[in-house]
Amino acid sequence: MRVDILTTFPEMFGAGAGAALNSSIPSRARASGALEWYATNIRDYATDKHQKTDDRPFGGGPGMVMMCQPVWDAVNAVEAMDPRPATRVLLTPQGRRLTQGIVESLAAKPRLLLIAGHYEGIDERVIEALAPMELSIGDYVLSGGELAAMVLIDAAARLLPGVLGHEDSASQDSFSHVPTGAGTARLLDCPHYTKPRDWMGRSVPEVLLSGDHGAIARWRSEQRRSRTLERRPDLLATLPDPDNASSSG
Ligand code: 9WO
Repeated sequence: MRVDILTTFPEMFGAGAGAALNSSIPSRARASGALEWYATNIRDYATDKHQKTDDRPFGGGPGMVMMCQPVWDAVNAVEAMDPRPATRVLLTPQGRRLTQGIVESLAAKPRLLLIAGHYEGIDERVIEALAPMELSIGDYVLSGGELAAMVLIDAAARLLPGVLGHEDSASQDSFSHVPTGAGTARLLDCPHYTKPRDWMGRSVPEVLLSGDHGAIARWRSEQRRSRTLERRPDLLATLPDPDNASSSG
């Protein structure tokens, strides 16, 4: 998969120490060839002599607004760099909330073009003209869309074929599909334990030491259900299966 990020802060995606995507799974995905990403500076497509990408808002008010032309030209130039069709995504608090289901659908695309706005926002007309999928990673305001773009890249990278060492672990995480009496639900993860068996007076649940794989699987499944019910009942709310509320799992 090829991911392009259009930003006025391309250095956030660069090779510098601390760059979020240079650790762990995204960098592994890149090394394996499953993922490539390129950050393009929208400023490179500004036509004005000062390479201006923003201007004052019509109607007044604080801050600056990203101008249509540099964004439009950057999108068209970057899309022309590769013949595969790009799925355009704008990261914005006004977007649809990102879910694991959306991540899965985007991870299956050959190419993503992520637009990270800055300043107070982007001129609405270029958003209308580009018609990107608008996505939000949560109900808070960042200083720009870049960190949200990295969140999306990270979440998609770990779903690419061959990226995770243990092919099972993606499907056993929080938010992966879990079969229920009536279809599938997305449940939270169960708790995890490792050595030592006793730590500061706290022991590991006995069943995990039993060697009884069936009992362990049932315990984990029940933990997922009870934790989801307790912490995120909204995840179960859409399920038709009334037995999801039971603790007899
Ligand atoms: C600023 C602002 C101030 C008061 C009330 C609402 C407000 N919205 C914004 C705003 O959207 N600022 C943006 C900064 C402009 C474009 C990019 N920026 C951004 C993207 N901030 N946060 C995101 C973002 C993206 C995806 N998911 C969560 C947040």
